[in-house]
Amino acid sequence: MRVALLSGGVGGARCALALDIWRRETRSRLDLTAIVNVGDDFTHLGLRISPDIDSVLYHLGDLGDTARGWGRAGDSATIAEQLRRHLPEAAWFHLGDLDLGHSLIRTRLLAQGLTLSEVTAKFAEDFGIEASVRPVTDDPSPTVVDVPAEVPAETLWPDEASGTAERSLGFQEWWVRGQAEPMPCRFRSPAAAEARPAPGVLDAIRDADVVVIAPSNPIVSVTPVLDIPGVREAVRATSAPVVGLSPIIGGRPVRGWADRCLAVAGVECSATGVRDFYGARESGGLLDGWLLDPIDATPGPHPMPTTASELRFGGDERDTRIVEALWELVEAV
Ligand code: GDP
Ligand code: FO1
Ligand code: CA
Repeated sequence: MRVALLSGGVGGARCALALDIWRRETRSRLDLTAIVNVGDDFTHLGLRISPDIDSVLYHLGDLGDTARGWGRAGDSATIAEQLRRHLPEAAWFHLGDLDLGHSLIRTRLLAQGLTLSEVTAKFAEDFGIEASVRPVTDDPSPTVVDVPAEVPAETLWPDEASGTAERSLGFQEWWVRGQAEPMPCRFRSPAAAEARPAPGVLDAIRDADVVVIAPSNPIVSVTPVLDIPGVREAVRATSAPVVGLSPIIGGRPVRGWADRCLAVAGVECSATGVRDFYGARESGGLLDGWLLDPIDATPGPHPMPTTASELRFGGDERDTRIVEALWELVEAV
């Protein structure tokens, strides 16, 4: 079975790992292609960082800090501590030693002319990952966070990402440095229109037996993937069922600030709010089926086949159950 997974960082990585655990536990044939957001990618200390790709690689390679959702398990912080002492202004983005080494390797290989797809494929091979992990595009397509003009300029972080003095922030500056403050007025992907899907991305969606929209942040992870030209169209056109998992459980994100991101987009922070944001494929949207947690189940009728299953990942048993519920949903579509 060929599965194409549209993925951000932690929610996508946990979902990818669950699919991989199911594959191993049931000894089934499952060809997973994770198509990963690059809107969060940035350069820090001269290093090329791809947080969402790395969350997926580390999870599938059994190297990840699964509780935190990013970085390497058991990583040390020798360099980070040195930075904190001697260059505190650069310490807001924490890179563990192994993670830093990984980013050095990526930076070097990109400088030698490899594409992000090629570097990602090399890491996947080095980590013994069977799945195919692909950036949605090899072209830069950073997410820009616009903040209202009323926000006093001195409260803003300097805009390293876009190199302008405008009232906009690079995504990591807003998310990590600002801890999702101030409240944005919009998220943009200004380079997306010129970006091309990476090799294999559109084919993976077209040739899939199932397309899964991970329980990733709909606004700053999944939308930047869909905004790469051809991707949304490929999802709409695929003959495979397209199913999504809710990142919202009990009306709240499991972690992170998806609630703030949804508010910016005018989307209710609920499982059905996210479902309606994606929309039913039969009425011009993307989804043929929706998986939500029982706590969010509402009485029908629903605009599409809907299954309820405990949706918190963590541990082989839980993860396998979620994937079984996903297949049940696919059957019902
Ligand atoms: P990020 O790029 O690291 O922010 O990660 P994603 O965009 O892929 O996913 C973020 C979303 O994952 C958040 O909105 C969380 O609510 C969701 N999430 C995290 N863990 C879980 C989980 O165990 N179950 C579900 N259903 N969603 C989760
Ligand atoms: N997230 C944080 O909240 N604080 C950090 O210091 C941090 C460092 C970091 C380093 C490497 C990496 O791949 C990811 C890292 N993240 C960190 C996660 C991160 O960038 C965000 O969670 C996502 O991009 C949000 O979507
Ligand atoms: Ca992300």
